[in-house]
Amino acid sequence: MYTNKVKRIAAVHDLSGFGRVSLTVVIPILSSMGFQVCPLPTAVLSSHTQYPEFSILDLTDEMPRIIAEWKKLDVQFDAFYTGYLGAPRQVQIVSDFIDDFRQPDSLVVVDPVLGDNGRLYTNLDESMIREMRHLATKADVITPNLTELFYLKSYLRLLSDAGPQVVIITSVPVHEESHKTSVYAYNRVGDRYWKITCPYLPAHYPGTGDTFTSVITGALLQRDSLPIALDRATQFILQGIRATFGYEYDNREGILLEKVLHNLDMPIQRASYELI
Ligand code: PXL
Repeated sequence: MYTNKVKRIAAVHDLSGFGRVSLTVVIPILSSMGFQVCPLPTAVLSSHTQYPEFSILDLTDEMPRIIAEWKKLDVQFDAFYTGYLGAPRQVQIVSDFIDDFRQPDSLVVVDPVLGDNGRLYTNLDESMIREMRHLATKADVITPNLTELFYLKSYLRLLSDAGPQVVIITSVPVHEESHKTSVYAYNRVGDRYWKITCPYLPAHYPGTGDTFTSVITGALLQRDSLPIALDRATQFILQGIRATFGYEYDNREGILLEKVLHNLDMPIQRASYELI
């Protein structure tokens, strides 16, 4: 039987030159965790879209050409991890790609990147929301934040029944504790709900969703349990925010990932998950 010497992940995200999101976060994190990352880029941007102006090259037409070459090379993937798409039309391409390349035990993680803080990202519209719902049904694991959950207009159970075995909701405020934020997760296998509460530092950094889901993907691929994966991801985000927050700094550049990447080798220090 064929097995990859190092587990291989197809990473379907954009490449934003400035601002630490998507591939510039996904590749270093998953490489540091010991995986080979093969990017299938969805768009090339000058920066992420939270800057007032940016250039964008949509790669919708290039993606099938890349996939066709990978097919000829008979490349095998252990996981598929999708994030920001350059156009709604890409959902069909990505969906066919996963169907064609997935093996019985491959892991499919869909981060339905649509918006944050109650708003859609610039450049995305209703048609992207509609398409993203479809992609979410392909996944084993989905990781919307609270805003994306609202746009996907469903609840944990409904989303999970539509396909994914695991649904993880990030950026959930904690009732009457404004200095905390939480993550909720549901695993259909075992029918269990998990909650992780973390201290909240009052700053928003683009790319933390990509950081979170990258660590979750790596943790699940290395066979961590779901609550351990959640602990690992929240601990790493917190370390990243702490390494950044003390500086006078333009938050749009994202967390200072380079200062904390080596922490991915460390054991979990804070066990903070609860079964609810
Ligand atoms: O982190 C999400 C993300 C990914 N890609 C692009 C973005 C954003 C968020 O702003 O603009 C291009």
